[in-house]
Amino acid sequence: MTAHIENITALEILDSRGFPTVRVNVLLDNGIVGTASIPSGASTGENEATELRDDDPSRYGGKGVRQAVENVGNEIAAALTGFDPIRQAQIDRVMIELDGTENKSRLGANAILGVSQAVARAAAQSCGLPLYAYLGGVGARYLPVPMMNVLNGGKHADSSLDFQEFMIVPVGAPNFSEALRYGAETFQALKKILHGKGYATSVGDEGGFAPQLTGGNDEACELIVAAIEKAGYTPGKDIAIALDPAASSFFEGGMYRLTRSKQGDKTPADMVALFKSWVDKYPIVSIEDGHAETDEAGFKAMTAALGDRIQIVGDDNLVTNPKFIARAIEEKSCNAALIKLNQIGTVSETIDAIHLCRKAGWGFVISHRSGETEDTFMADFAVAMGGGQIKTGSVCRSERIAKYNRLLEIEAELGAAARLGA
Ligand code: 2PG
Ligand code: MG
Repeated sequence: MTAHIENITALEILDSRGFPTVRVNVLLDNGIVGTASIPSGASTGENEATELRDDDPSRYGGKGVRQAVENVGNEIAAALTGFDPIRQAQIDRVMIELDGTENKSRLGANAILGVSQAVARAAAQSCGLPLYAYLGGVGARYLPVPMMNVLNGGKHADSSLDFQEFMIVPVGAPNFSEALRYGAETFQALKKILHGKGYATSVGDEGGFAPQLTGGNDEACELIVAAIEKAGYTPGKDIAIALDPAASSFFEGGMYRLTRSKQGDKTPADMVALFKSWVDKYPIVSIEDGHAETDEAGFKAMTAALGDRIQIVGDDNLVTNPKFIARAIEEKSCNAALIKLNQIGTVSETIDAIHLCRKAGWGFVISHRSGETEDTFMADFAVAMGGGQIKTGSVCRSERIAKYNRLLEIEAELGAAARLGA
């Protein structure tokens, strides 16, 4: 049954930080409506596609998105009316050309991605398929391994941690629901340990705890190892650690400034040495953005030193952009990419980025943003892309849990056919 886009509308809604963001509805002529809400980052890469903001200081401190909403309802709707929604790549191409800029700054990546994702949803519903099956086909039965961010620092929390994310990865879990249980139990064990030591158990933007640890970044790793054991698991065997220092956020004048933890200023080579000592000491399997996006030499040194032992993930330096990923493959500056739909701005370009990773034998991690909504598109998208890994925050805060719960639903729907990991 063919269907056609009849109308596209958008609405200014709020994200999990209380900042405005875009929600899009794509209405088909068979009555089906596909909806998508767009997230927003805090530690953004310089080359990300543009999130269009109104810059009107009288509303939301300039963060309103009325212009992006208008662009969806006017220009984009006019250009896409009549299209069959299964023509995803063609629809994305029309929007890229209509925008006409390198970084989607005229219409806004928040407007364009909202439409791109809502079109995919409408098409899936129109075909009578769940989104993961529509986007991934009959082979879509691999659930992603979750990386759960249990301690928040950097731009995501006013804790004592310079590093943004300390995550737990249930590497020994047999399936997705068990992986989530391992993570949730460890999160609760960590809460008890923090409480017992007199530390605050309030949480940051991604639902991880945000304490004022006296022992800084090192103590964070030690507490996580203790929590894994307290929950009854073996560190490294059942549950490992992944980090996202988001190092661009504390890189100044060529030095990494670990001011919050009072660990002083470090050169790029010092950072490699620090991470190496941590990989020797703690069960770390993955480090993302261990160097700043402008420090390509640091990334390369890191990959040369540790790339055969752990996953070196590029986020701010790659921004889900096939152009930057291709260069990093060439330069051997990482061996995996973080994948955020809103860094590049369309579903089909995100799929291109993942193709490139696969071709190079790289890992990939489908990721949320620190400002999220209840939208669960990324959960279906991860399954459609063949599993891999997903990072969507701690086991706390409904905008994070919504993604995990959607993955539980997908796993239940797949039944015995479901598998964990790529
Ligand atoms: C990151 C992300 C998500 P933000 O750095 O990987 O955790 O943070 O959305 O703030 O860029
Ligand atoms: Mg990151």
